[in-house]
Amino acid sequence: MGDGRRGDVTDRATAGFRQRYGAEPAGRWAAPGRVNLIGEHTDYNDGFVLPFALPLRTVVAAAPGPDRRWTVWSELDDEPVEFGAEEADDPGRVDGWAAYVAGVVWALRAAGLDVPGARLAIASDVPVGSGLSSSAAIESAVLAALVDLGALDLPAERWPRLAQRAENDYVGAPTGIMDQSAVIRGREGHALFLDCRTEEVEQIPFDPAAAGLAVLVVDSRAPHRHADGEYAARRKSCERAAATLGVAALRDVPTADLDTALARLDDDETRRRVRHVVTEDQRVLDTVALLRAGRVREIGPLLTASHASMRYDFEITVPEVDTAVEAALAAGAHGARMTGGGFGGCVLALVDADAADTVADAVAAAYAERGFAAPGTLTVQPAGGATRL
Ligand code: GAF
Repeated sequence: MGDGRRGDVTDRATAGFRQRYGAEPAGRWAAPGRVNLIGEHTDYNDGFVLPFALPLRTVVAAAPGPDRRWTVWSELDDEPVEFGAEEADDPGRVDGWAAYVAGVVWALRAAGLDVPGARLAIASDVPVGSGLSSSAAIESAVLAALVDLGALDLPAERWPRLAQRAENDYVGAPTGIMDQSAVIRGREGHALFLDCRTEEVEQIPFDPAAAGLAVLVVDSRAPHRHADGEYAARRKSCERAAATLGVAALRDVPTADLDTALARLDDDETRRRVRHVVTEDQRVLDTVALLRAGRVREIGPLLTASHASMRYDFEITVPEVDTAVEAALAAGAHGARMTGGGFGGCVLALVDADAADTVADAVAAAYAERGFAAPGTLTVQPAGGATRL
């Protein structure tokens, strides 16, 4: 996986800072990417999710700069981007990757905080556009840096909402709270069971290696097709359905009442969207129950059922992703599903640790047979969330 950049990510951010600004950074802050074990498109329906933070990280090297000015260099670009309070206060004025940085400045200022001017250099091992939350990783690492540099009074429980606001209101992507929560609150050896309505969290021990298992992540390398528009359309359709059913959000439809609720909807597409969300919430709860009981291997069928629901009911998968899931299952994976927003992105498969290479090879062979670009593969363990290094 990854994009072939060489060297340690912290060293790259530090070297970038020195080269751009001719000085030492005051510190380095890191935030990881994430995968979602289960619970897709449930977050903005006030439901449940179970993501975990990845060992792949984005690192920001930073130091205080001139008042109300921010200069950001990223290894994605040759030239740094510079903006002041005027651009930061005007959502959309800064675009491209730098919008995630300006969005954080905006969200902090909108919360009434006195954000320090800063110089930042960003390096990342989280592949961009693979559905592993590279955007939440940038937002969260920058947020951690600015909070520290300005000694801002912002308790960690508020960080995910602020980072989400950067993405929703400055960048303009109508995403939920899952990614920022995973990236900020993730803990090594645990999956994060999050109630997206109350933001209550339970750290669920999740150590596949201890159970002789591995989580194999496959980057489908499928180009994101219409991801933004389709994501927004799914969200709208869920909100409309909730209004028709007279509930605040689809989370309020109990699984036991699903059939009655579906009978009250008059088009088949909306029925399928609702069925995905309601059954997916239940699958998260069932997965959590199995993990609490230490029955890790048994979550496999829930993962696979989640994929079928995304494929046929929510209709957010693409052929590359479906091929990866089918090939992984045929090669002996206990369960497999697409992870993330959809229309491309990554698949995760729960496999016996000693079968990870066989399953990865089987996916690559199925790709070659269909003429798809070779997938990337990586086995991962849950890692820690955003932190100062
Ligand atoms: C994307 C979004 F950013 C999340 O909020 C979530 O909705 C996810 O898609 C789907 O579960 O990652």
